[in-house]
Amino acid sequence: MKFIINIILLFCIAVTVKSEDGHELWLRKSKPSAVNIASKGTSETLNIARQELTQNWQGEPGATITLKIVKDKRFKGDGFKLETTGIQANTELGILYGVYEMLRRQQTGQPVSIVISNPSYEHRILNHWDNPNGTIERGYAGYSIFWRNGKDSLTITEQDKKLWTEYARANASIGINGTVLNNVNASQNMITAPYLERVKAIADILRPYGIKTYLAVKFSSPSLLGGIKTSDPLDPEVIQWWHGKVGEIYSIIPDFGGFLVKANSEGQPGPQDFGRTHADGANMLADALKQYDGIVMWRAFVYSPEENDRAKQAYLEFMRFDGMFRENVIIQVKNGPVDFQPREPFSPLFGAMKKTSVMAELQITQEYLGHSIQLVFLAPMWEECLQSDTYQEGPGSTVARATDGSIYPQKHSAIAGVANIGLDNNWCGHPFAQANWYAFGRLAWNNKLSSETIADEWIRQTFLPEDAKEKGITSGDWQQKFLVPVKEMMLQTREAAVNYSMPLGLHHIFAGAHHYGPGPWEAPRGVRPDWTPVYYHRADTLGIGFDRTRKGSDAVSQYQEPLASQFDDPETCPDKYLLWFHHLPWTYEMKNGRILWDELCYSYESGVLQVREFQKIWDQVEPYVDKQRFSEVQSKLRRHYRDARIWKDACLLYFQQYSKLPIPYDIERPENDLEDLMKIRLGWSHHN
Ligand code: GCV
Repeated sequence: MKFIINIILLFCIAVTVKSEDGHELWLRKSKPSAVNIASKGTSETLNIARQELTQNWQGEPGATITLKIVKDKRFKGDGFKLETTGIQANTELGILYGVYEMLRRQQTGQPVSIVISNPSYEHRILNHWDNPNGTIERGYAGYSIFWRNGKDSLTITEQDKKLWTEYARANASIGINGTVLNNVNASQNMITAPYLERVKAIADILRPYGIKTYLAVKFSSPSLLGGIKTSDPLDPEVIQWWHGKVGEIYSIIPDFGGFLVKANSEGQPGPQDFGRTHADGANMLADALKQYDGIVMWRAFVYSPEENDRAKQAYLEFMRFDGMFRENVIIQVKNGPVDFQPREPFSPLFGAMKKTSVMAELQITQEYLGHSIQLVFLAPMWEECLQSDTYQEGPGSTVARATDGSIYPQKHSAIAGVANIGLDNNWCGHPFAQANWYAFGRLAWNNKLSSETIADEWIRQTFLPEDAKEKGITSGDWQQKFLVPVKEMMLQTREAAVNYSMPLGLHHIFAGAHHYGPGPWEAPRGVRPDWTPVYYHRADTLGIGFDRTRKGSDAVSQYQEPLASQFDDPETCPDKYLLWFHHLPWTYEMKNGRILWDELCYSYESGVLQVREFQKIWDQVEPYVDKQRFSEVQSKLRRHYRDARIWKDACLLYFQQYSKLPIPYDIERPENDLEDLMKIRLGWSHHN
């Protein structure tokens, strides 16, 4: 009887959870209680702060909240102090951030206790890889929210303004304070008058929310736009051209943030085209921006096909310029030394560049982690990187501390995330991909937050039904039946993705440039070797993995001791990086006693089984989720599972040709033929 009642109850809950399309993100509306606000002054930012409080107050009805701008040395930048009765900050923005923190605590059921909250990084920036025609490089959530194709592409509509306001609000609510509006593979047109007018319109909308606008620039712009014969950074005419251009930009957007530059990388022009260095190029732009307090974020993502190991190249190129960059230059370094792979050790540049401002670039868009098809929560990956110890100034010199100003007196501290935002109704393509945008912002504000805390906050704000109590979902029930299992699932998803795609330190073994499905066999004639999977896994009859030991490419030596020695020896190298640093025989004995081949097989299998579990978890939470989001995630998980199996089959069958060993018999047998998988090139048709 009890069972039947439970079923009926669950059914009633399920049919009453209101359908949602995810557009409101983690800022879903709920009926507010009355609140009195005591605050002096009016400004757009303060008005937003007051409006947020009145429209979203979930605290004691009729409470009075005091917002006060003070002068307090304990607050850093836009940091703030939260008290039960109000918020204090040195800046208006600090007040706004305090308001969002207060509301978040109410929504997530945390007490509003006295706390001072300071941002870990001064600049917390999204990088949009959006092109002027509205397409997005590595974007999986529709077209750009900033740019579009066609005759009226630069006309600013009411719909544009509405969307940009929603975007600004979402970012401000998690502390993001900057955005680069266009692709690092930049079009020179972006800094021409018609585009700058649109940038101005965007900046006007983002400004009250504390978000500065930045642009990615093409290094050869002086030639392409100015008709100058060269774009040599030491050429006086070129220098003058950039000064003029920067002056023009600031006359239109007085609080413009600065430039992001991808130079001499993957075919982009740069100072080396003129026999100059990265320091020459970055400094020239920095000089032009200096009088306006603008910054240059100069990317260290450089590699060329000539060198023997791509993983070493950024370090080799940039270390020699440490201390030679202007104060308003920040070197932007991807978290891993190769690219944004599912797992990489941290880039050895972190902590090693001691006299230069260095910022981490993380990738929120899931280029290498399943696009918007697979459910992968990225906070654990970023936490792993930020908490990695570089040992550069002794134990505890984590990547987080080496970049946030705790260790080095760098002029600027910053962090960037490549956005996963597009015109899709739910902004990010996959309902759970919103959690990655959220996580980036929260970590940029506080780089010590755990993935678990972030997941917990996000789930509560994104999924707790507004009318939970009225509809019979007691909070304890919801927590136990929804929050706990979904959080547990999210926290496992990144490790699962590593397991079914590139376990044990394997990396970059995708089929083709779409970076979705497996292609360990790929080595097309004419393609540069470092763009092919065989370059990275190096499987042969003797074994598998990239030898980066002292006897190999010696990439290990770019790490500080004790890491260099630890990575150099397979006995002490963590299993998760084993094939990143070592080429080992198929029968190499792992720490757990298995041979390498078997361990590889079990890893792939465990990844697939994990996704199977995710499906079960999700199906069980059906009564607690609205129909639309439930079905969407359910259907995506089905595809996720199918594709995880394809990864396993493709990699095991391909590598087995070299290992010549059986797949352990307690593992599910492959169900696809290698020849078929090689023909399908999973993901190719969808994304290329
Ligand atoms: C914007 C990888 C991606 C490219 C990207 C590049 C970069 O190679 O595949 O799409 O280009 O990184 O970060 O510059």
